[in-house]
Amino acid sequence: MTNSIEIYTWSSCPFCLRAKALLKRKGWEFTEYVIDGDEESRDRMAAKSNGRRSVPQVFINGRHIGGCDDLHALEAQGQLDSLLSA
Ligand SMILES: N[C@@H](CCC(=O)N[C@@H](CS)C(=O)NCC(=O)O)C(=O)O
Repeated sequence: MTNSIEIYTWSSCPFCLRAKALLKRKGWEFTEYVIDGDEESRDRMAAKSNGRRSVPQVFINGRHIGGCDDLHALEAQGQLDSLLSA
């Protein structure tokens, strides 16, 4: 199976940069949706994110992971790798 990682960002958001840095450090490719000032896209993101409107929001294989802190917490707990299919 091909893994799909998606991240919704603002271009100069520090949490977004930090989340992307972790994904890059792990060598994982991702699709980034830069939604600066695009409230319609933000509404769509929130609808998939349990109403969360902050950026970033990260999805792995369609599963909502959360924001930057959530992503780093999963990594710290050693649970991030298991979200990718072999
Ligand atoms: N704890 C969140 C913080 C994210 C955050 O505060 N992002 C800012 C942009 S840098 C944001 O979305 N602010 C607007 C809002 O919270 O509605 C995370 O780890 O992702």
